[in-house]
Amino acid sequence: MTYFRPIAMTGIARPPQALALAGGRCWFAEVEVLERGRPARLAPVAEVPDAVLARLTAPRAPLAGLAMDRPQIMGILNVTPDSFSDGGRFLDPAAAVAQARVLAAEGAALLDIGGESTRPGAAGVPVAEEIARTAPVIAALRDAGLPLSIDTRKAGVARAALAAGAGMVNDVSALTFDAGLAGVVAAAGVPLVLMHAQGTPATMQDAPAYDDVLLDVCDWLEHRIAVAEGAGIVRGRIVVDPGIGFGKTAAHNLALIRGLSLFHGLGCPVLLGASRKRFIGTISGEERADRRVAGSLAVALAAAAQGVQLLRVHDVAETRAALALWRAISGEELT
Ligand code: HH2
Repeated sequence: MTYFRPIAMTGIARPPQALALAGGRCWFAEVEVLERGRPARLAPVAEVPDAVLARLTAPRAPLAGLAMDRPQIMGILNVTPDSFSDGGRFLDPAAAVAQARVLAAEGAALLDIGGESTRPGAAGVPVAEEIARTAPVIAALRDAGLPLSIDTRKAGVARAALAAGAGMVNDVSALTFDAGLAGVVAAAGVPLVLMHAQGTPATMQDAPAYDDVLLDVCDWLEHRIAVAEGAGIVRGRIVVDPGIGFGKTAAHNLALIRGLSLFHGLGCPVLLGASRKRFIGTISGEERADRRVAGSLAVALAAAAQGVQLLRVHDVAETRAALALWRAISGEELT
């Protein structure tokens, strides 16, 4: 099988044959042609089959009311005692709601609210406990003026969150954990994030292995999209995510970030969640997760430059500022 990865560009003179990447501000006139076991080569867009080009270029429908022609910031709100970078800080509902309002004021376009840590080695949380953590916070924020996503693998938690006012579901298991989740999402007609993971949080970092991590993750996501579609979830409401840190070594994470634009070929908006993760600490030499903002920004900008539409981050104000500079340098009119 042959894969075509668009070489995303912004800011310089655009050649006449260039095409908009996913209807956004990045464009491409060349692709990297990838085949298993063969060296990559560059080719002009004229070599790309029409069906692949159609998926790479089609404008993405707005998601939960948000335009998908630019990178949008998804602020992270972990209502947990044990999340890897902010565990315990927002377990109290009042503290969680206050933090949500801070993230919204700082420039988050949407919020991702989770009640179960999925950090490596994390233990599962019972459904009732996860609902008790998340639903009241969502209910308190339903009029906050920005879409709310529930970060859960479980149908019961998603159902309660949607009833409380959430408008999107983020499933780090991509519908592999709870057979009931697809039906809940399909019935509600809300967007769904399908994230790649190898293994479960309890064991995923033991010995992750791939044939070719970029192509393996892409194939896997294509399969999960088909499963979601089969369950009645329309492709236009599906978001794909390579799952940084979920069953991946630092080298795997880097290969996925380097190759991110490949995922536009799946025809869905792309989400990246790299904020404060361990590989950023390893490479930047910062042991403390809450001090990994500089490395996190470097990754966010690399993702924006490859046309990623959703950036899931802890440090919203800093990401907003970095993106504003990136857009200005790319030549976007200042407003
Ligand atoms: N990462 C985490 C949780 N949910 N969802 C998506 N779609 N993509 C991700 O990369 C992702 C995610 C882990 O980060 P965090 O929520 O900060 O930590 P914890 O799982 O410890 O609560």
